Amino acid sequence: MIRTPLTRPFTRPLAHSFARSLAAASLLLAAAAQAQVTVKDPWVRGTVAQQSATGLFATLTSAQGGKLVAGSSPVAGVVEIHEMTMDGSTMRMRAIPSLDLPAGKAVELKPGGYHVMLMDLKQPLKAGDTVPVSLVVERAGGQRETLELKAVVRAMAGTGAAKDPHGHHGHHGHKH
Ligand SMILES: [Cu+2]
Repeated sequence: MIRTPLTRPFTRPLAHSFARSLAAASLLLAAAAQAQVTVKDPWVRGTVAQQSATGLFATLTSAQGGKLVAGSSPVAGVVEIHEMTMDGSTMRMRAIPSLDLPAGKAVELKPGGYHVMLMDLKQPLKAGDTVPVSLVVERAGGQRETLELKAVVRAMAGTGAAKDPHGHHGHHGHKH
């Protein structure tokens, strides 16, 4: 399996093809997999005009253990799995190839922590809208399960926007 190097800045062209091929492959296998991952309270942070990326949050619990390996959504050109890291005193996010889901343990995707990043958004996401998102979870044996979510869009928080990496100040330094 191809892994994205963690030690250098993430390159977006690679992310495009990588995420799409993973998503396409996983769809073929999804029907055979028995659901064993539960998703609680999926939501997406609403966006403002010109904002090209936002975060998806939820609580994932895998009964038998596995890892989140990919995602896709019709509203986003690119979907990545992100973690937050401290760079000196600055919090940054970066793409990771997968997120471990230990057996029976609830893993929370939340602002300031792990999240699924929806990038190259095709439209603004307004509070109250519902966004379809597919997440791909791989079990220890390599079997893949696709979770089809309907994430509710919540309004941008009124506080802390300037520090929020999902705000409209750009993502990974990209300006649009
Ligand atoms: Cu992110």
